[in-house]
Amino acid sequence: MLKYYHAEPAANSLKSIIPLHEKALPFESIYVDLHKFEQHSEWFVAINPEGQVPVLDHDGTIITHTTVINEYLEDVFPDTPLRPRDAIGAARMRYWNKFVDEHVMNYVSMHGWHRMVGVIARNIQSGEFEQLMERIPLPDQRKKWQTARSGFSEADLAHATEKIIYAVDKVEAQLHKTRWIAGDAYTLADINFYSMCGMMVERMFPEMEIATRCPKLVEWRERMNARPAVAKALAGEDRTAPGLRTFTGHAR
Ligand SMILES: N[C@@H](CCC(=O)N[C@@H](CS)C(=O)NCC(=O)O)C(=O)O
Repeated sequence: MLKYYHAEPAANSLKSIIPLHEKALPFESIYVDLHKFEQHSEWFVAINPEGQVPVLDHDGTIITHTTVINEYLEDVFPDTPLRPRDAIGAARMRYWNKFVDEHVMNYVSMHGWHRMVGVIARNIQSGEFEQLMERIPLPDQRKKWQTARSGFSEADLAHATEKIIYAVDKVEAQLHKTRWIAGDAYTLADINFYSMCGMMVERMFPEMEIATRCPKLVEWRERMNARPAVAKALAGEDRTAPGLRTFTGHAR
């Protein structure tokens, strides 16, 4: 029995739902409401002591971190492979996963937090906010919530934007050489970049003019959107307050 604890179908929560649907694996979906800080509540921290989503529970075994979850699914449910079966192909896929995990995810996340989480953090009364912070298990996450409330610096946001521009140009160059990010096959690397950046980069950064800057990336994104498993994953419930759902404009 598979259980998947997750938030809205974007970024990390989306990244491991797509493989579940690609592999047509039945799973129980358990929504964790980040806007109510459920990820830091006692019941959830008992499942994931790091207090973060998503989490996969496979017959009572808890697996965390999306790249680890996705490789676990690959090992346990190898039908409908999303990782090349040859060592070179798998290494190429892991190279791109490492790139997205280390050089993309946190930078897109900073912009997302700046625009969305900052609004939530600023709407909480002081006193209550400090109490909520005490429940956050990871020191880095506690700091991130505090920074979201006070505001990320312009220098940090500009650095994050530079990293994202570098990443979209790098993926664009790769897609001129191969149909999918890690080669000629659709892999977990495509799912990773799509979930962290590819699905929303135009909405988040209209000034990057992605359609003219990265035509191959746009074609690739359309191929991703056309996959039934991706559509199914995106159709998951989105309980984000409507005002916070769009990424356009700065909330500060
Ligand atoms: N490296 C982790 C990152 C998980 C993560 O950043 N989760 C976010 C949601 S996208 C979260 O739980 N944020 C709420 C919080 O930390 O308070 C993964 O790949 O799963």
